[in-house]
Amino acid sequence: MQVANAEVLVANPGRNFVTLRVTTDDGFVGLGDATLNGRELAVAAYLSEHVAPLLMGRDAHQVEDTWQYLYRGAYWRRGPVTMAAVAAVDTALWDIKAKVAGLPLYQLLGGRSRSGLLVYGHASGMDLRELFESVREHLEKGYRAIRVQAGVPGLSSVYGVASSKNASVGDGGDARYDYEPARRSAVPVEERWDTRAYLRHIPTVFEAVRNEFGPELPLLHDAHHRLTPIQAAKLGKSLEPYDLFWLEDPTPAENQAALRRVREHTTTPLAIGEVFNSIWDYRELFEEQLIDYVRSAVTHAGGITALRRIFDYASVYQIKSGVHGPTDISPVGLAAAIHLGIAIPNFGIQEYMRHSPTTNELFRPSYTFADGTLAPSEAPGLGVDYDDTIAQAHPYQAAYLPVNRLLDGSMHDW
Ligand code: EZ4
Ligand code: CO
Repeated sequence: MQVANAEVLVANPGRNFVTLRVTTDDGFVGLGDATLNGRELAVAAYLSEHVAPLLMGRDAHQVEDTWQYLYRGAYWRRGPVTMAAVAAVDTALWDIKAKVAGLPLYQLLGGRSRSGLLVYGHASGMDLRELFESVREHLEKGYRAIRVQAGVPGLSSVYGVASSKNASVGDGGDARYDYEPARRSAVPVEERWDTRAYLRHIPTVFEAVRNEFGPELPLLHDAHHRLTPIQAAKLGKSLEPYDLFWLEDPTPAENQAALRRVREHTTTPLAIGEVFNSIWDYRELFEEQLIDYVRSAVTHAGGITALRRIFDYASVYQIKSGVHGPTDISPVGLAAAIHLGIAIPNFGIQEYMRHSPTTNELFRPSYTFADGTLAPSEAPGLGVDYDDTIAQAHPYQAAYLPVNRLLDGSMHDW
């Protein structure tokens, strides 16, 4: 069974997605997600110019060898562009293999280890009233774990927080759940940031949320890499009374050793890795047990083959999965995460922001969300399709994530 075609598909059903479609000589079709938010066309070119030609005529069953060929065979390895491209090939080949077997992909990964994946959704508000309303809407939709992001007094906007003033998505989506599209633009929006104001305010938000919603609801928070180690330690410590499920990306974690400082001061669990792209990025974090959850997604960490290896390595240190699942990971990438998450022994939680209706029409995912959990369908493969007609009606549009400056204008970590 040889690869006969590898097409790079770029579409914008409300936001940009890059998808690889691999077709074999006997007509099997596999999909892989290669979406890198704000740098989409770099991955599309890497795939179409440098990877697709190498796939022609390869044995589509050789998933591992193809991964090694693209990773070790390339002199320039790793990096988000390369690893998103490798991920798309790997995912598409797993999709094909499962379709050939006539089985849902998770069966090839060892079968079901649980009935569904506990997910968390994104509640946010510029003030407590908006935030509580958003938490309530999530509870009504069945969510059983919730990420809480809040406006900070003195800052006009905060990344990750939907507000009434940026609540137009224009896609039939719901801005309260997909806060970020309103902030995307052809040049990056510039946001202002004040770490001291943030550190003062966030513990008061969690105190209020606990008082309103009680002690049981798992609550999460994302600091988006903005703190120094000692600031992160202070935040973790000040949030301990509110029993967080995790504090995410407290520091820019390319400095893995910095997490020692955070860890020695706080018992708040830590989740890191959505911007990592290799198992090597985790070595110190795992071996010194500096984190509790792995944030890597199939899409950004080199595919199912690579992420599974990361999870096995994590399991040695009692570290669990907490896969990144924002709307910039396509339904193909999310489906891959669901198949992997249902099979692995050390599943922790899955992030789930619902995709817009147009995105779901384009990809027609068959996974289901009920009672706060996601589950794969029994369709062979990933259980996702790609509708070219809808894709053609929604062409690529340049869009960037915002950038972040301190009040004096200095560029700050993301
Ligand atoms: O900022 O996916 O935990 N989730 C996040 C996301 C990321 C975006 C970047 O593309 O931090 O909202
Ligand atoms: Co994050």
